[in-house]
This record gives sequence, C-alpha cells and structure tokens, in this order.
Amino acid sequence: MSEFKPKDRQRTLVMGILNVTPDSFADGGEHFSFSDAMKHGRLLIEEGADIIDVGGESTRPGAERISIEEEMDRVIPVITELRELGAVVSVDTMRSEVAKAAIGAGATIVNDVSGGLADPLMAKVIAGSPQIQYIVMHWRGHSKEMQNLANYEDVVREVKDELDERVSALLKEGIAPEQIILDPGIGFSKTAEHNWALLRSLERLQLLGYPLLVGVSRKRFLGELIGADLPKDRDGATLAITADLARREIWGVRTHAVKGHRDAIEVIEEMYY
Ligand code: PMM
Repeated sequence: MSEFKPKDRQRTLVMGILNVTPDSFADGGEHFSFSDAMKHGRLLIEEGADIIDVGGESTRPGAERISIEEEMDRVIPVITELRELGAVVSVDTMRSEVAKAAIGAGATIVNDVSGGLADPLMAKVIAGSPQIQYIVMHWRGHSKEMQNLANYEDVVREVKDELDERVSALLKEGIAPEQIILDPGIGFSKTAEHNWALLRSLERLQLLGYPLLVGVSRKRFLGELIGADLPKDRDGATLAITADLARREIWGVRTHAVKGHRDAIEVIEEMYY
C-alpha cells in the first residue's frame, strides 16, 4: 500500500439539511421563517457543509402535501440568499416547477425523494439542465401511504432493481448518467429492519455504478435502537453511521449536525486513505 493518498480521491461530502417547514420531525420546524432559515443556513456553511439541501415540503410519514405556491414561497428566497453567500445548494422537491425555479435561483442539485415518480415532467427539467446533478431516491409512494408499502421479500434486491428501473427510464428521457446520484431512501416505505439491511449492503447498490447519497440523520429507527425519543438525541448514532459510510466511500451523507460529520470524515480519511 502506498503511504501517499491518491490526489484525486474525493472524501464523503456532507449535505446539511435546511428544512423550511413548520412540521419537520427532526428539527421541530424551528427554521420556518426566512430569517430563522437563513440563520441556520449560515451556521451550516460555517460548520463546513459541502452542500445545503433546502426543502419546503415535509416528507414525514403521514404528512399532508402543501401547494406549489407555498413550497415556492418557502424555498426560493432561501436558495437565492444562500447562493449569494456562495453555498452549493440542492433543492429537496418532487415538483418539476419548483425544481425549475430553484435552478433559476442558482441550485445546482435537485434532490427528488420520488426519483421522478411523483411528477412526470421532472425528468424533462433535469434533462434540459445537463449541468444539474439529480438525486434519485428509492420511493414507493407519498407520505400518507408509504408505511403501507413497506413490503419486501428481499429488500436489498428489490430496492436495487427498482432504482435500476428508475435509472433506465430517466436515461431514456435524456438525462445523462453523469447527472445521476442514487439514494436507498432510508425510512421511506421501510421498517427499521429494512433500513438496517440496506445499510449493511450498500455495496450491492454501489454495483449499479452511480454515486450514493445516504440520509439517516436523526431518523426514528436510530431512536428505536438507542432509546432516544427526541430526534436531537440521535446525533451520536447518526455519526457512527457516517464514519462507517466514509470508510466505504459513499459519495455523500445528508445530515442535520454538520460539524461532527465533517470531523468524523476527516478522521476516517486520515486513518485509511
Ligand atoms: N430524507 C428526508 C428528506 N429528504 N432526501 C434524500 N435524498 N434522502 C433522504 O434520506 C431524505 C431526503 C427526511 O428527513 P428530514 O425530514 O429529516 O429531512
């Protein structure tokens, strides 16, 4: 083994979560007003977020949908301001209109938890913006119905096959392979057992040949494991997974508490790469 690190290695990236919603399960909706959202956005930048993921619609199990106008009003001003501060911004949306407006405001990544399934026009917007990266998450249905869709015989095989199908459909619509990042969709139509099985076998999803983003931050299955009812008490558990994912060369992690994750990734880089 060489004692030098290969120069072109890219460490795992940290995507900081900025939910501009009144009902996000993980941060209690405390970043709801524009000024509060920006205060938190500045903190995420200071802490070293590589990307800031701005979302206006809650994807919490059982959540009601909001109107497009409401979603636009929540996310576009925040994206514009974050871009002025020089941040790399992704927009967490399933709606093509919101994605289009966000790209216009300077977002360079579209994070679509439905992987293009919720809005048939999304693929066209992404194909028409070849400089944009597109996060395609594994998804089976909207928040209201997703817990009834957590039925698998072999969760890893089925998630892999369903992502593969999505990718084929998106490529047919003109999206370039270089634009695509895949995400197993931890907690979306999945039980705790499904989540753990996927996390143990991410290498099988890496075989699809695309970078992987993983979002476990403060999710309920971690609380169940360690007995933490409050999302904020799940950061240690989240961090343990991030360190492991950095070791396994995962492209990025989506997380609430950025600083600790940057530190953990730096430690793993020093130890192994
Ligand atoms: N999880 C949530 C929202 N958006 N996007 C991606 N790509 N992957 C995820 O796992 C994901 C996501 C739900 O969590 P939050 O309400 O804490 O943001």
